Amino acid sequence: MITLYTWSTPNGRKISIALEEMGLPYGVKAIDIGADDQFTPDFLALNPNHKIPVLVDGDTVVNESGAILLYLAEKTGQFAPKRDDPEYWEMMRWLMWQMGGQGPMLGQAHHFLKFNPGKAPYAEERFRVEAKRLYGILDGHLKGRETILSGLSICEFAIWPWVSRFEFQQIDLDDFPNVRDWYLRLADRPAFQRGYSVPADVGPIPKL
Ligand SMILES: N[C@@H](CCC(=O)N[C@@H](CS)C(=O)NCC(=O)O)C(=O)O
Repeated sequence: MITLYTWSTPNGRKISIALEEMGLPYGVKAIDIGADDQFTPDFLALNPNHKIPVLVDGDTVVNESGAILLYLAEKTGQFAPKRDDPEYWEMMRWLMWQMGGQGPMLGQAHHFLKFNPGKAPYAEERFRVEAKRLYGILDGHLKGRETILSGLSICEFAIWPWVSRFEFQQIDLDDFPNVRDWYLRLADRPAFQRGYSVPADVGPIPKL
């Protein structure tokens, strides 16, 4: 039995969306990071880096959302090209782009543009510009495409939840029409809607 330790954040939703799309049964443990649940000894035993998401599957404990997505794709044989497929490295490229760029940079944008506005003009400008640059990269790739790879993949599960926070990032999705259309198409999928509401229903997926 799989247990997902998670909270209502983009990194947590990557995994609940993946589990829903893969049709895997799973239990959920809510880790309220606002209440410091991630610092309890029980949670630190699973992830000394004190961050959700963590996935426990029998004796296997996986943290880091990219590693969890790869684990689930390998376990189910779904939503990722196989190692000998020419798209395998394209998948890795976008997954690493998300883990090392889109996620961390947009996370900083949330801090400076939404939670700390007016106090750090240099940081606000830096992360506003960087957020737009990242959306531009994704928009260019999605021109004429329905999905990041040739079909729905763990790249969508990784990247989409961060786009769903476009309001925090002061991004107007109409400036990035290919990302907008991709985002809205995925938002209509029942599995994305279910995964978005884990561990709790905090309202509908933001639309324009
Ligand atoms: N690189 C990690 C990032 C995970 C992460 O930043 N999780 C945040 C919530 S979105 C968290 O648990 N923060 C709590 C803390 O830093 O104490 C991953 O991709 O899984």
